Amino acid sequence: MLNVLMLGIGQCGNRILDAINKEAFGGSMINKYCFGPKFPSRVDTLAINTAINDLKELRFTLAKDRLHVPNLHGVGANRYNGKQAFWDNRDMIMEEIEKRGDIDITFVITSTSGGTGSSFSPLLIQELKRRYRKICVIIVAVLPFREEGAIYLQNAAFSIRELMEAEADGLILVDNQYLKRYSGDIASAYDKINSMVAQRLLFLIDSLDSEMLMVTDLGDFKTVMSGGLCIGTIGFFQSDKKNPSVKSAIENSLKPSNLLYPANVYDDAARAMVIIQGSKEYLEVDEITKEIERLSASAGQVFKGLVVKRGYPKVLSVFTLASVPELESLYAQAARAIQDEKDRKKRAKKQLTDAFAHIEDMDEIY
Ligand SMILES: Nc1nc2c(ncn2[C@@H]2O[C@H](COP(=O)(O)OP(=O)(O)OP(=O)(O)O)[C@@H](O)[C@H]2O)c(=O)[nH]1
Ligand SMILES: [Mg+2]
Repeated sequence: MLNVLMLGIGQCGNRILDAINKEAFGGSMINKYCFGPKFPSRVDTLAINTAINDLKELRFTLAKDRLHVPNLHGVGANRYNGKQAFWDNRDMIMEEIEKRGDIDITFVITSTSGGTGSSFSPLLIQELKRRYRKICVIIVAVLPFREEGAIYLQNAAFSIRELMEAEADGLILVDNQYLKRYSGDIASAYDKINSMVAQRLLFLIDSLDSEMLMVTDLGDFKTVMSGGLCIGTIGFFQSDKKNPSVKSAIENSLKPSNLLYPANVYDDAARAMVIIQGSKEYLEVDEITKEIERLSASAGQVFKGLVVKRGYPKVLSVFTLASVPELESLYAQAARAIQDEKDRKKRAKKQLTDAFAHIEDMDEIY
């Protein structure tokens, strides 16, 4: 059995973690209090935040799984203050994690653009790697809406670089901007995005720990995540009565519209893992093999897993990329935003200096 630790850091990470707990409790508060979560493996969750109010807002995460790092009320998107808060509280945070016992794999879920999650996560990953030598650390990093402002863009640029330098075993991108089409207003877009991420991560854990007809395991998953740039994303598709074909379910799971970050799998994937779940009658091995071969022709290595479980085919595809143009354009946008901010500050300062010049060599008269 796999020992899994899901860490949700900062408000965005906390909320995605809450969506994971919601899913595990079957969306029911009664289950939360009477039966406990229905996780496939031994899964622990822990929400970490500097803002107590963000933690209080969670509905499905148990009180024992919420860790408040005392630092007034969040760090206001300031990553310097965030890093300081982490160092000041490092031992307390690591002790709380150690209480969870053995860990085979941990998912560190965070936004890249706020203050707390984006600054804690790289440091926390380094600590995890130092203390648990064999641990597999996967980052789930959320990119901001591009119009959220200069500081958020700047934070995203610097924190992604730090996350990559922290030497985790891979980074899965979730792009708010790309996914916002799901909803008109931001609050419901968040809910939708969070539950999509929750559903996919739980499916992944479930599959890695299932008895499979064709096996994929943690080792395969690590191999996929170490491909290309070690940056990837997840696609998912659930078929229904109208079209229960496994071939089209696989195709759909790889379509840009079903990914968490914009990519062209057939052009840009470095390695992939395709996990197919469904009733035996739908899992036609020839069809599956053909589809996987089509993908292998472009992506270097494709692992496939088959899980027999009642229902129409559901397909999860995890892949790493050899090229990330969207990320590069985010960096270009961040650099422009930083320069604009610098120019604005310089102009404002000059105006104040000019204003003071009016009273140079003068004294107050009473
Ligand atoms: N997908 C998703 N994104 C969110 C959610 N909440 C906030 N975000 C995004 O996260 C970024 C802000 O980061 P937060 O996680 O709120 O910041 P934090 O880590 O709590 O840091 P501070 O509040 O500055 O201490 C913005 O880009 C938001 O769009 C959420 O529930 N779901
Ligand atoms: Mg916050």
